[in-house]
Amino acid sequence: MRSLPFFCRGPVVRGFGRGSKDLGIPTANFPESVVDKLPADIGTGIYYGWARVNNGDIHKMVMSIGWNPYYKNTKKSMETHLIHKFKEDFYGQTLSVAMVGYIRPERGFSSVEELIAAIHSDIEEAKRKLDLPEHMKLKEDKFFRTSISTANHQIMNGH
Ligand code: ADP
Ligand code: RBF
Ligand code: MG
Repeated sequence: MRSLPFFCRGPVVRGFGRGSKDLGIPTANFPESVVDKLPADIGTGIYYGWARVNNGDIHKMVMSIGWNPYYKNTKKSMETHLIHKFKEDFYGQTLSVAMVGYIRPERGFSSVEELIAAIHSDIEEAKRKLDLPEHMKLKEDKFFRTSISTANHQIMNGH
């Protein structure tokens, strides 16, 4: 995947409300306008990287891109789970992400428990990989030094 690392930012929109309720794993969803701008070589699947909400701290993240085969969605989604406990929801705020590496393709499961276990193992893999020096240095990228104006949720791609 030549496009990795890939940087993008956009507002957090409402999804199906399933991540927290069914799985106990909330995912911040990007709008279609951001999903549509993904480069062609960034296919569906599970990715890891760095993310921040507005001008907050930079956290490790895992991201799912695709149609959630377990739920058979008809709309392609791009959802980020930040590996951090937030006190409140952050709908409408600006999420900046650096997609750093690929973990696996999306797949179907025979139970929701298996899907949850797969996501937890993705989270462990992301935590480990992101500790590598070559990935740590992306936290210092100028992309994360841009100050986000909370009054205007501009959708930008790249640097
Ligand atoms: P939706 O279907 O609307 O995306 P989710 O159940 O997936 O609903 O919950 C996602 C929302 O939860 C996010 O938009 C955000 O406001 C909030 N949230 C709280 N903690 C986190 C986190 N660690 N990672 C991602 N989203 C989080
Ligand atoms: N959905 C699937 O149908 N199959 C998957 O393999 C899958 N893997 C995921 C991995 C991660 C790290 C995350 C955050 C989500 C994944 N999902 C997957 C998406 C999940 O079904 C979705 O977040 C919830 O349905 C809430 O929208
Ligand atoms: Mg979600």
